[in-house]
Amino acid sequence: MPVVHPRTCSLCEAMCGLLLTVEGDRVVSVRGDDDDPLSRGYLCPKGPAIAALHEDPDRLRTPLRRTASGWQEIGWDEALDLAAAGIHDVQQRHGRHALAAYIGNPAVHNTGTMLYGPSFLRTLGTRHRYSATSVDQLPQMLAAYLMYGHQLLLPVPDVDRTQHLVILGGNPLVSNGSIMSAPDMKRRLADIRARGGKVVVVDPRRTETAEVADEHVFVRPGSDALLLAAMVSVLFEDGVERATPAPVRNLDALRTATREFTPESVAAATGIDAATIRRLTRELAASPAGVLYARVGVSMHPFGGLCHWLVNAINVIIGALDRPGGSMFAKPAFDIIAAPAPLGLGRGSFGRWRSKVRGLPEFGGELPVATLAEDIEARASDDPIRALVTIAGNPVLSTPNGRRLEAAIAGLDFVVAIDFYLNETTRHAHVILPPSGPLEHGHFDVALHAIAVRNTVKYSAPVFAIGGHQRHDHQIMTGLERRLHALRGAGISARLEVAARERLGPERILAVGLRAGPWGLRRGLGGVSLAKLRRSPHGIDLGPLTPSLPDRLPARRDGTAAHIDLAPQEFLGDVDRLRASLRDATPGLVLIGRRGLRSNNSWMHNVPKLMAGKPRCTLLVHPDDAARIPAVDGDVVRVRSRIGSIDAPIELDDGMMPGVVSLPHGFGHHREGTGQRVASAHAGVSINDITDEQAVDALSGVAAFSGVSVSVEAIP
Ligand SMILES: Nc1nc2c(c(=O)[nH]1)N[C@H]1C(S)=C(S)[C@@H](COP(=O)(O)OP(=O)(O)OC[C@H]3O[C@@H](n4cnc5c(=O)[nH]c(N)nc54)[C@H](O)[C@@H]3O)O[C@H]1N2
Ligand SMILES: Nc1nc2c(c(=O)[nH]1)N[C@H]1C(S)=C(S)[C@@H](COP(=O)(O)OP(=O)(O)OC[C@H]3O[C@@H](n4cnc5c(=O)[nH]c(N)nc54)[C@H](O)[C@@H]3O)O[C@H]1N2
Ligand code: SF4
Ligand SMILES: [Mo]
Repeated sequence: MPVVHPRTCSLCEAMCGLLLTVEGDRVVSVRGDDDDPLSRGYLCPKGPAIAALHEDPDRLRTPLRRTASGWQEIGWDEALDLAAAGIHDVQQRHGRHALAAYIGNPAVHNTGTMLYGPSFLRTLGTRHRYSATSVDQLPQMLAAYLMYGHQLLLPVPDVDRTQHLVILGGNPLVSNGSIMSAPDMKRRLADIRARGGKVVVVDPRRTETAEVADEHVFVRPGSDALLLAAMVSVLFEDGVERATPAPVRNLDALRTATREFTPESVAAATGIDAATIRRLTRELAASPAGVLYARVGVSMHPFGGLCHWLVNAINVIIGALDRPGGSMFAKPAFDIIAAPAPLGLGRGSFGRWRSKVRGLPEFGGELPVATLAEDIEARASDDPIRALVTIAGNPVLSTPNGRRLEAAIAGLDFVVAIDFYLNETTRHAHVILPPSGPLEHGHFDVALHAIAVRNTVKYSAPVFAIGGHQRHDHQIMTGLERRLHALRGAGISARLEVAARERLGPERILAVGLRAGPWGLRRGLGGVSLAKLRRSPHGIDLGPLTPSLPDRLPARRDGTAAHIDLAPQEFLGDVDRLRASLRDATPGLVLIGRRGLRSNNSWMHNVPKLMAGKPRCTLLVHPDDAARIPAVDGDVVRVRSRIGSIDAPIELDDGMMPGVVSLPHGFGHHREGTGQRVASAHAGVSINDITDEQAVDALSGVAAFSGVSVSVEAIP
């Protein structure tokens, strides 16, 4: 008898509701769930692929140990013993910071890693923590931390009520929305236009989103902070000053810092004429419900920190912050911001220590991953890195100068990977610990409800049970912690604490967090609880976003009352660098990235259905630039940067800004020994074989992928 399981898709931030029809141990169909209050039936081509992931014969289900003659399958006790012993041995010989840890993006989409990851990292006890944050949203978190006082106070555009949406450096029609969980953006954007609103896209490429917008404006990659500073200067020039939801500080400092960046002064560098900058700004400010939304294109950016500072500042000045139709904050049922310390992620920190080679700043206890290779190579330092743990990541393909990092990882004494695929990074592990697959554990989005465009809540029970021969991510982590404590001769309280977490499991932690949250017990006995969610498997609608900032804004660490800081010192200190960028704009071609609807960063390339059709790892080039190479559509060309070169086929695209070329990231599956047969057959090349680990936002340390200087040559 087929059984239908409602479930939240865990593959991207959109949190679509899926209906899985299951017969025995097979998923026979996947469709969108009309009763899901957030996605209302929408799903993208990746949703059904969750079934293929479940069934993928190349997905690892048994721990592997590296031997001289190749991988050997081993049992869990042996694998966990080996992994813990390897970690312990390195830490004992070289100190606890001799271990590095890298946490990848899918960890955010997994309830177990979200709830157990922080304590696992504390037990590892290393300062050499790295994650996908520093190739992604780090500047957004930095702006939230410095301006609002909490790294997770990330505003989201209230797309369902806005009348004027400006999208800068985001392509939600393909990415399905990011730091803006909003399934079916195509419909949501069409709705804005249908109610008489306007959608504007500012992007070096006429993207899929730009195609359905009212207006698209090209911007020179890497120049957005100049554009944004000019927009702020126009707002001040026009005397725009709206009420704010909370006390604001340093408005005058913001005015002074941006005054020199007139639209005229930035026109050449941004490629946008002064009149257009003024008009874009005035239209946004004039709308009764306008909002500026910016995402990775201006986050993984040489001025990522300044960009996200100025985006927030603009939304404050135009009165969009915390206003319906503007830039709002979700009120999640499991509130990671307000949750007590062991459950929450903390308000953040910045610059408490620095990376040992380049001196890049710590953020939230992590270092920028652009420094990982050099940090490993600096072996002679009194702080060497000799071992690595990766969880749900693939930094060889996803971080700048992946080839250098790969060589550094290959030279480590010991590598453990918690991952269910052999990928370009985990193939260097000594032990691989594969967790349960996406349908084999309960699912609750601990992080994403906090950045959703509507307050909803949903829990999905496991579709398939795992047998005794498999482990969940959280069990792998506590299994390692327990063993490390034993090897270290840790005290009884540390051991009891792990034992308690092991017994609890994510569901019980969730249950407590939901009861304590803003929609829980304080709403009476009928409030949100895990039991209630189990009875409502399609999810519960908690309504549109509501103004909430005054309740959420924390008092500052230095004792000052809660406020919005419009001009934190850290950003003001970076304005000199911005001014200098007006002079040294790079001539010649620059490279940017792009995402594909049927890709998910470096993975899901082993799903045959998603890989069908023509090759997607192509270099998009404007026809005028192609004529100069010279090359025609389909020619394989050599793309060269300071770091190296890769060869990729050209796809002519008059939607590219002249002088800008684009390549997707996450490909490069030609490396031997990943065991992902479909991915290898659609290998492509890795853009991060030529991105530059020295190119970072000097303020935040995030990798600056937006605008890598390259040359493109015909191959003789
Ligand atoms: N040049 C360039 N580089 C980029 C980007 C770009 O735009 N341009 N984008 C950057 C961004 S935004 C990001 S987020 C990063 C992503 O980079 P990473 O986070 O390093 O890489 P992913 O490809 O997301 O990692 C996927 C791995 O996680 C594993 N995995 C999936 N689910 C689970 C799970 O539940 N548990 C465990 N343990 N493992 C799991 C998969 O098997 C796979 O091996 O890439 C960044 N790199
Ligand atoms: N299908 C699919 N969906 C995904 C992912 C995926 O790999 N595939 N990855 C997920 C992840 S981890 C993330 S972080 C999100 C990201 O979600 P988005 O932020 O929407 O990411 P992108 O689609 O890469 O859009 C970035 C845009 O920035 C533009 N851009 C590049 N450089 C610049 C610049 O200097 N200035 C400006 N203004 N724009 C620039 C690019 O042309 C591109 O259109 O997507 C998530 N969703
Ligand atoms: S947009 Fe696609 S990948 Fe993202 S949650 Fe929805 S179905 Fe899953
Ligand atoms: Mo990301």
